[in-house]
Amino acid sequence: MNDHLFRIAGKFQLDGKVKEVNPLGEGFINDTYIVITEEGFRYILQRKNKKVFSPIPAMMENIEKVCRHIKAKVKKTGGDPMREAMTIIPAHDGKLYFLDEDDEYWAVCLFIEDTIAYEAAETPDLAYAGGKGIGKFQSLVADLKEPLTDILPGFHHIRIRYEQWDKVLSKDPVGRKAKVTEEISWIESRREEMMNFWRLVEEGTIPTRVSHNDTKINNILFDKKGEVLCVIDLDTVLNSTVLNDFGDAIRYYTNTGKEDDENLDRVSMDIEIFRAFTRGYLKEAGSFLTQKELEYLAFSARYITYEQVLRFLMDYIDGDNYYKVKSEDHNLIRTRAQYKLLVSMEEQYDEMKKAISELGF
Ligand code: GN1
Ligand code: MG
Repeated sequence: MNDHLFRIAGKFQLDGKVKEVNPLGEGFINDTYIVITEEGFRYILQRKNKKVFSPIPAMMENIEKVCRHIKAKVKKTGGDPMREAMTIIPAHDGKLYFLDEDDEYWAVCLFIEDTIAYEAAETPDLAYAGGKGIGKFQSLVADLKEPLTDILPGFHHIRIRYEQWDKVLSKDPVGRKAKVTEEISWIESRREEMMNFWRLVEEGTIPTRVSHNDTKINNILFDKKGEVLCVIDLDTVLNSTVLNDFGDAIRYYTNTGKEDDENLDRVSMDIEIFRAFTRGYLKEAGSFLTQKELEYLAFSARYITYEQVLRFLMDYIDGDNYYKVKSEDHNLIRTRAQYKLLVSMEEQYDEMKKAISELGF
């Protein structure tokens, strides 16, 4: 495998000869490695998951457009475009990816040195900085005029998720459905309120904009002063409601437990972290959000967390085809932990709304 990875890394326009290739992180979708050259330069190498993102060349074009746009703006305001935006390293033939003999797609970007990536928002200060970072990212890409290809149709689109869900449930391909009747009822009992929200997006009452769609804290690089330097993992940039970015970040930042915590007592929504993230987010995004977006800001956290419960449970019933799993029940454990978080958000919903109005929105 390592020989193969060396060979793949050698297909890209790196500075220097490849010295080391090591696995990095625990992404659920792509395989990620860090490449070090003899000269000491570091790069991120990824095998992109073509079952999830399709077509990969269009995804890489999307990423390149977003990076180019951010770099130009950072330059104008006197920032460092090599540190405040991702830099895609093309293959020797100039393409933004390399297709190997097994028909797998690979891509490389520059590793940004002297940054910190967190796995959890341990303090309100960090959540505040993260909120500012996501708001700033959205405002940087708000005026991107070039169209993006929808390489993930139906990604945070609950109508399409229900179509997938209904299909998987009627097939029950590995016979797991009978084991999870209670969990299925969690999804069914909230169908209407989720569709009511999504209809506002479909009708255009809630606008769509360029959004990130995967705003976990580890998709952000912080500098040593604790400020957001660069938002990474741009595979999912697309036109959708920016509420999904806020909601997904709240799902991740405010969780007092882990996404796949087996001890449900540890899982809940931390309202202090919610307040801090939201304060940071609205500092940057408050000026461009519409009244309707603001009205549904708190609800978006419930929407995305609910969708995540559905996606984990659907993958469990489907026989674990989408997410990488560490055990047979991993997707079920994730389902239960995310559901506990959802209930905690529902219980604190009034508090969440109050926190937003106290910020003056
Ligand atoms: C996936 O690969 P990663 O960890 O960045 C997923 C997100 C989920 C997340 C669950 C393209 O993201 O949507 O929220 O796992 N990405 C895709 O933690 O499906
Ligand atoms: Mg990701």
